[in-house]
Amino acid sequence: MTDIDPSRRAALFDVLRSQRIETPSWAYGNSGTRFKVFEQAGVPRNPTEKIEDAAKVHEFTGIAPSVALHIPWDRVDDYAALRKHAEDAGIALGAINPNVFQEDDYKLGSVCSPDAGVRRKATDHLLDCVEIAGQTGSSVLSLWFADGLNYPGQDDLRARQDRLAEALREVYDQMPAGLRMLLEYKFFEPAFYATDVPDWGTSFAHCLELGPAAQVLVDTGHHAPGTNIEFIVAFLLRAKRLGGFHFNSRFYADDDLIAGAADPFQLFRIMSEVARGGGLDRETGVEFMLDQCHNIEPKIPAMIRSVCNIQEATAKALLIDTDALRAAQNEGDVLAANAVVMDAYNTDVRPLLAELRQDQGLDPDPMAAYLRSGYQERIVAERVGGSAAGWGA
Ligand code: PSV
Ligand code: MN
Ligand code: MN
Repeated sequence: MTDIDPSRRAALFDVLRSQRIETPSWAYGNSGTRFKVFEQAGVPRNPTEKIEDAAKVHEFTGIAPSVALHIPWDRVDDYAALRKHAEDAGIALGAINPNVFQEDDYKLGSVCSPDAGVRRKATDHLLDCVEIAGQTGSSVLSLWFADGLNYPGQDDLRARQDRLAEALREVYDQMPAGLRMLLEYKFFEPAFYATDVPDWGTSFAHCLELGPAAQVLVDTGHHAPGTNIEFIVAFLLRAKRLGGFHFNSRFYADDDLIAGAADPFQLFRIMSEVARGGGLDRETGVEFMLDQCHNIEPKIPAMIRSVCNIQEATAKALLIDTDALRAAQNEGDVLAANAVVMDAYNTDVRPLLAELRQDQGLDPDPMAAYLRSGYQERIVAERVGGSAAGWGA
């Protein structure tokens, strides 16, 4: 691989250096399964400590310069001060994720609830989050709704779509220029019979109705097994409605495991479509965010691994010889076309990425550098009584 020609290598490095991967504040706190939240030593006790951990991931990888917040898990009195704290630590505050799923009032849904008072409360929280985004300097409002039904007949499927559209419209109309609404979908859970935003088509349709600042958020763990996620990515990029990703891995459900752990080939195929559709150009605004929970593994190293896995998949995607691929496709040479793609996938890009990091003044091995840094030992000693991320709290 290292025999790649110098001008191609420089272009590749430019793209890789400009990639930005956002880590989620909730991945640094304690988390668990629906059966148990597991406690780890040294986890953050408050939003500022979560930010400090996120800043470490950036320090060692060089490409994770922002952290997403979840409100109210990361609620503070002074968001300007939190923003300053992040900037002093070397990162920015990223997407604001409202939480309209963890209160008794939301048992039958939030913005889709049959109860007008509950809908008002949920919409008001989304509007608060628009305000907060202004104070944190965030340009993304990420919406995920746990709304849905467990039983046929429980509520009117169509009326719920009307209520969803009404709430989204109210929020969209209050958004200042520069703020984007990313609407996430999920095919099941916590409801099992019907989900109000179950798939990319539903999200896409609502976004189209709202306007150009509404885009689809693709969480890689939110699809039925076997779903061709890269097709969704290609389609949405073509339609200019791919807002971004929540990367994670799944074996069975919404597992929230380390990106690239379960299916590195899928991650490569997704990144290939991102590259093909121009999604790596900063102007397209595609957000590369992680949405993971590290229940049994140490959290900061898990985030470093995740960021590096995405970077590796991106590098491999960029190595696809697009001229050779196009020629094979035009000739209808199925085997040659597939071979071009597989050649890129089968390339070991780790030496190349080590060189890239050295060029950036970073340690070529972010994981080893973090483990040597003494940070983990320090937080374990200093932080007593770390808190849950919010899940099961
Ligand atoms: C729940 O499925 C979820 O994992 C969604 O993916 C959200 O993005 C995330 O929680 C944070 O609210
Ligand atoms: Mn998500
Ligand atoms: Mn999820």
